[in-house]
Amino acid sequence: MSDMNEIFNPGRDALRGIEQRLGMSRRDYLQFCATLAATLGLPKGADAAVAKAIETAKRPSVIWLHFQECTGCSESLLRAEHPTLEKLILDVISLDYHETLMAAAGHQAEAARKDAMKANKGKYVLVVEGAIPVKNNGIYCKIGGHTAIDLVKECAADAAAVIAIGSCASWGGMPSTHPNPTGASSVAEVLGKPVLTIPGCPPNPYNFLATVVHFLTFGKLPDVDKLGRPKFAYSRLIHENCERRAHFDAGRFAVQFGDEGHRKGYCLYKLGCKGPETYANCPTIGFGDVGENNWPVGCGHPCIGCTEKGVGFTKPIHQVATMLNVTPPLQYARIVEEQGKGASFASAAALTALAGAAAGAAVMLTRNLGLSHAAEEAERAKAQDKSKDPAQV
Ligand code: FSX
Ligand code: SF4
Ligand code: F3S
Repeated sequence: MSDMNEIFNPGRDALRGIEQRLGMSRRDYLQFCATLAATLGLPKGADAAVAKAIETAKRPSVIWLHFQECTGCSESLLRAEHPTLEKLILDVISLDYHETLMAAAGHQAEAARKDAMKANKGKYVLVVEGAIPVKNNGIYCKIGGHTAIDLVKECAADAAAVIAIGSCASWGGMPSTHPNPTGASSVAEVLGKPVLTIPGCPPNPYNFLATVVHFLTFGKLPDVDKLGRPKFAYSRLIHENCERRAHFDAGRFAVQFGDEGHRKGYCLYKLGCKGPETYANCPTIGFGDVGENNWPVGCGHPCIGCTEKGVGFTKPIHQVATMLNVTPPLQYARIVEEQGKGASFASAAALTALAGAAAGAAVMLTRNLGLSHAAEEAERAKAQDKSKDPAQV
């Protein structure tokens, strides 16, 4: 009992070390832990457990391999600004091997990897960034004379957990797109067993940090879906949490980059946004730790479905998305012609039923009735005409 108390109520003394270590106030630190706990979907009180684990648990040794990729995953991890996420990450883990970040090169680097593997046998976390080329016995990616295939197998053998970071490592990503000349494959395919995946091109560093913190706090990786993705981050469609969703439901779309709808922040569905068929938490946590709306759709670009195999880098950007759980109504009932009256719930329901839409779409439609972009344009044109016509004044 006292242990539980201690875990859920770490005292000021327990956190003094972390204040000094991270150079952030106790308050900021606890706030950060609360955010992480919320990202993980943990119950009330778990923020203190997270704080305690970060403060006291031994930093897990991490061996980070790079294969076929652009290093955007590492870049995204290091480009967070406030409160220096990369500092926290590098404090929470002991990054013992990372080709782009380590000072060592050549034989020294190889020795560092071997030493870390030996010293932390069965306990280290293996993070793999990039796809693994398997064509022609893997000759398209060699490091220190070893193929990526051999390296990943060697390092995974004694790892406590394997994390595939980024879409390349998770499902092949960009290098695996047709015609896939090198046979770029995922980590799970090469190892022949499931691994935890954090897809995204690049993935969100918070999802990596939260996964590692879960490992630290509970001694195991978080629950995953059938594709190995942590459920806390990938269980919702982007379309479900998008800030432009009300525009979608009301039928207000940007139809061209830079048009009035685009400038007004309307829905990007007609510009090919793949949010309706992409599972990720981009709209809820944003990127780069620089504040709200810092994610593709928030910046005015349609989601390309970078987390999703078969969508990102496969479907053309201009192609409209497949609606996975809400079919758009065939037409946007009465929004245009009957301004002020709107569709009755029954008529909207009938229309959406005709379109084969989910019942929820009908509710959303009736709730979010408003002028469509085209209707607004028509209204404006009418108003302008009136102001030009002296007979109407
Ligand atoms: Fe792939 Fe990460 Fe995209 Fe790049 O390295 S997921 S190409 S952001 O760097 O692996
Ligand atoms: Fe947001 Fe894209 Fe869905 Fe529109 S289609 S609401 S922009 S996720
Ligand atoms: Fe990728 Fe779409 Fe998120 S393009 S970063 S999954 S908004």
